[in-house]
Amino acid sequence: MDIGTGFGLAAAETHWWGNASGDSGSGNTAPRILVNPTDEIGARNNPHGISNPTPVDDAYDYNKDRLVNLTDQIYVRTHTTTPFNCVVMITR
Ligand SMILES: [Ca+2]
Ligand SMILES: [Ca+2]
Repeated sequence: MDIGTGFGLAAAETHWWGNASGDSGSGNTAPRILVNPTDEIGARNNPHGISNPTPVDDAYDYNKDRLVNLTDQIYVRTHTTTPFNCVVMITR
């Protein structure tokens, strides 16, 4: 989206947005954002149940139910990406 002028910017800015649902921020090699076993293992190693719910921004709570459990692991497993279909950060 070209923001253009009128927002107090010195020059026009262009922004892109993407969503790599199931990515925890780990196991990535820039510029690729991969959803892979590293993200699944992260959920497995950082469990949260009803007695210790996560904050809303927990990296491993992929379905944002404040729990990190088998559901999150399965979510990653069924949304895995490869270098050919993953989100790629664009730099200019
Ligand atoms: Ca990842
Ligand atoms: Ca969850």
